[in-house]
Amino acid sequence: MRSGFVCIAGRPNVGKSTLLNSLIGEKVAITADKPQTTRNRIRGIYSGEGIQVVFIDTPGITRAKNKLGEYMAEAALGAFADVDLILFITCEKPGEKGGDRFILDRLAGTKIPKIAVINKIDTMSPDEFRDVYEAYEETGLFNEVAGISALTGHGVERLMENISAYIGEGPAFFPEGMITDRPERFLASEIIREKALRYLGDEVPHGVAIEIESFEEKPSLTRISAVIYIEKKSHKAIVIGKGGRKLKGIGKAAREEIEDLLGCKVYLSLWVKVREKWRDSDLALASLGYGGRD
Ligand SMILES: Nc1nc2c(ncn2[C@@H]2O[C@H](COP(=O)(O)OP(=O)(O)OP(=O)(O)O)[C@@H](O)[C@H]2O)c(=O)[nH]1
Ligand SMILES: [Mg+2]
Repeated sequence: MRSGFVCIAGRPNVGKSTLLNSLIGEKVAITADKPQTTRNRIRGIYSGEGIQVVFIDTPGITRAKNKLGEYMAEAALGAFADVDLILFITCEKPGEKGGDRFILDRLAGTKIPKIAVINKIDTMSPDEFRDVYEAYEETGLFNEVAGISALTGHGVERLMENISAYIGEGPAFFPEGMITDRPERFLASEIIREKALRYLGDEVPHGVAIEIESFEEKPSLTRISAVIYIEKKSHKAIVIGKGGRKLKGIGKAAREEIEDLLGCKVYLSLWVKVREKWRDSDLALASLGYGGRD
């Protein structure tokens, strides 16, 4: 048996969580076309013939603007320790974005094997891809460079084969069939946050947090009550929408996906509450699941 840990890191919005889901073959992490979607370390477990790989999806690395940002940066950078391999996900040439340079410096300081994974190649011309590919080879920082589209799945199977080569002997850490160590309650709150991110414009998302107030499982029905926290009073009307339409849309989309996850009917009630500056309050962060060690 072989087993190991692989960290997925990079700037926000480059497709780390999409890649995690593609590698596992199921949705473990939420994704959105907005930076800083992932806020915690999310472990996704790949079990194959004689091999188990635990992938750790991390928040996009960027300059922290508040305590939530500090927690996210620690969740990401701290995940480099004790892994067998780091996948650095990118969509551009090295150093094209300041944030990349910061991460590359950190990567240069570790001896852990690394693969530079160029994602979103479905949006690049062959020439563009070759330029980016060669630029990463030239850094001399990476054991290999790969090109994939996490969205279409192009190149992901081959990447998995390449990853396996870095995994040594070890026991299975999780039972077969388990795809994440996060509990259903956490997954449900993330699904609600994903729907909120997708339904809301750019002004609100960063200040959104979800708290599951109750989660009652009965054989045929699960009752979930959750609060969508926002930072500003003025955002409340935006989240609720005209005649409550936006909130209803978020609730319906979330409920359907949670029903798929749990395999039973779900009754979901959503409330919108204002909690000013929660992203800078240790107490609020801890109660919303962004405190302590991951
Ligand atoms: N065209 C294209 N879009 C992609 C690809 N992979 C991811 N995306 C899109 O890029 C956006 C960001 O994807 P995520 O997986 O949430 O990115 P992330 O790196 O996890 O982002 P953070 O959690 O915010 O750091 C989403 O809209 C994805 O659908 C890809 O291969 N091609
Ligand atoms: Mg993510």
